[in-house]
Amino acid sequence: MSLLRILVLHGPNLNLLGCRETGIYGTTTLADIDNQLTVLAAQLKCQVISLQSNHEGTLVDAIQAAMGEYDGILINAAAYTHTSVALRDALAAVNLPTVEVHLSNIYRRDTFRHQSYIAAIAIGQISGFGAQSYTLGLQALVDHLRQQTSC
Ligand code: CA2
Repeated sequence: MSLLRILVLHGPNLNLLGCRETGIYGTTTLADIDNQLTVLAAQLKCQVISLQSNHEGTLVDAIQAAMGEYDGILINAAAYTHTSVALRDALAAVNLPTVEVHLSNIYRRDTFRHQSYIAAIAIGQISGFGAQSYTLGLQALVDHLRQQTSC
């Protein structure tokens, strides 16, 4: 089984997790989430590299640089989910299997959060399970990649 490489991208303000708005986003920090992903990645025999940025262009650069370096992308684009054609275009351009995740259930929140520019170019979306959305997303992405390469 080859060692899959997964790029994990966290969008704006997610660096504040665990210290602000804990009623919505919980007390788990971004470092906790990255640690959980690293533990799961070891079990799944894959490698995860995480990047958080508050800057759209930095995220676009990271997506472009993923071409040829990574097998798939796990992304919580945070507010850019609902606004960024640039992120969607970058993800479509690199054409790497992508899973979109959200801590909160975006469909139970403000109407402007119901639209995702990323959903249509992703394999799928997991929303509403807190930090577990990321581990469910990683599992789903790795399963998808292994199914793709098994025939
Ligand atoms: O539920 C999610 O994961 C979101 O992607 C989080 C975004 C929000 O804009 C999306 O609609 C749904 C917001 C991330 C901001 O995270 C914070 C964490 C702590 C304190 C303040 C913001």
